[in-house]
Amino acid sequence: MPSPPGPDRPDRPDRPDRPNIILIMTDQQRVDTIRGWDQPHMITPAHDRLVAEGVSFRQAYCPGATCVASRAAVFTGMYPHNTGVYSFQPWGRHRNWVQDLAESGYWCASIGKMHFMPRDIPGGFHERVVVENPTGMSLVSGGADDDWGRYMTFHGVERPNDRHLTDPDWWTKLQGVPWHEEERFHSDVFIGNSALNWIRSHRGDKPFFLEIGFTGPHEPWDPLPRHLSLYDDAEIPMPVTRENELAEKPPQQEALKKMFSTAGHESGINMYLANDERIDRMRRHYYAKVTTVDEKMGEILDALEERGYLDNTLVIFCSDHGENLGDHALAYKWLMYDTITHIPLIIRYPDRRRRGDHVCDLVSLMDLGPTILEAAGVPVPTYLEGRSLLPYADPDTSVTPRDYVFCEDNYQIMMRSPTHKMVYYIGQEEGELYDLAADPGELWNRWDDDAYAGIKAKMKEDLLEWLAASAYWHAGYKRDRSAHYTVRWPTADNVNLQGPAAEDAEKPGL
Ligand SMILES: [Ca+2]
Repeated sequence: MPSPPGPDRPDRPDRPDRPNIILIMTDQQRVDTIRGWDQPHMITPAHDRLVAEGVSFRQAYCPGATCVASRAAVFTGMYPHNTGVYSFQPWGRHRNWVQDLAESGYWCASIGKMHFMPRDIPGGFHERVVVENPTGMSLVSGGADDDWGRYMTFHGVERPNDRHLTDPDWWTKLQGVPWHEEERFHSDVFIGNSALNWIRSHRGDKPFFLEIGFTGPHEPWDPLPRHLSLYDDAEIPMPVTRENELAEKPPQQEALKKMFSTAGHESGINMYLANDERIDRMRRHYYAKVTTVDEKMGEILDALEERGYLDNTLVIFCSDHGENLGDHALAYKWLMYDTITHIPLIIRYPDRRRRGDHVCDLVSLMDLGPTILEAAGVPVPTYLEGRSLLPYADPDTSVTPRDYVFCEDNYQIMMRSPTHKMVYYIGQEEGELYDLAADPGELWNRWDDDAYAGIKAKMKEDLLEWLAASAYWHAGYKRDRSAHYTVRWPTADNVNLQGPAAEDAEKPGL
């Protein structure tokens, strides 16, 4: 029986088969924060619902080790070496795949964090509720506030900006500061409520793409107090590190620790003051902030179900990167440890062909663009470097896993196989090499260990091939922003350097 037209069942005469797509992206969420992923200390019923109803990608990695480097690569579908966005740099001038969705007829909405630079651009979206880092300084620096800041100002509530100056215990709290205003003013509650409002009131007749960008659990670790108390008696894991660990790592790591210990803003964190008690307290606040986000995610899933959207909606959950949280005696991101680059990724396919399955192949957030475009029936631009994850929805399809995932940030390039990780620092002799089978905590740097010279040489060679292929395959975009183009690539039947390019040249394994 055909569905009656109406606001609750949008009529889509053009392409009735095109699904809605929802991308829920948290900020700085470690991979080990989901109860349904063997983390019994966590309280995450909404995450666990997605685990039960979707496919868990247990070996997913981000392409950048900080917000902007990662998000720019994810949404443009291009690695930093192809866009020049290696850190907190403008990326709004590059094309992103949201624009491809919009041009194909999708209604595109973004609620919460995107970290576009510059901040206030459409970026392919028809509508945006802009929320950036809770401790953002835009307003007090003479710029415009974001929508969360405006909401608070309207209600006479001040955006927290100076607690490092006003709280005498700020530096020993290690960013663990429970939310101090009414719940509705918490940034993740505001983002969640804005998303709920959107889902409950949306009346459009086009398929939609909704990006929900939570700002948590990015620091400050300010959970709702009732969530913090849930962790009072939890047995939580303590950091993975060892004596003098950083002395055997590249100098960037100690420099990063020093820099944040003296930073003159609310994001300062002095890990030289860390001890077991303070770390324990810090971690409880971080985990509880994940629970604050989880509660809103749960309400969002319920609202989607109530509107009848879940049966025709691809729901993707991920985080832009992770967080050290005291591992390696460090906090925050910027580096290439698995604590930072290994992120949660769960996809709930609408027809739920695979429910509750776990995939352990290496995948990347670079795969989101091709996955979403393919689901939407939009041709994937040639220059996008990821691979669609839709085949994983089908239990009868076998997928050849990639050999490596890559991440770039500043002048570091990380490549990781299932067994080894290399971090190549452009322009310096020091680097990192880890034998992940023997040392999953990445405590022992094998960069200068003769026993690992062979694997190091092989990975450097593979890195050169990856960079060369990626730069070359990307040429059409660099040349004139082309989305679809052919690339001359040697095949068994065609090694010509002139004349028509081989039509069947397949994108190399990027
Ligand atoms: Ca981030």
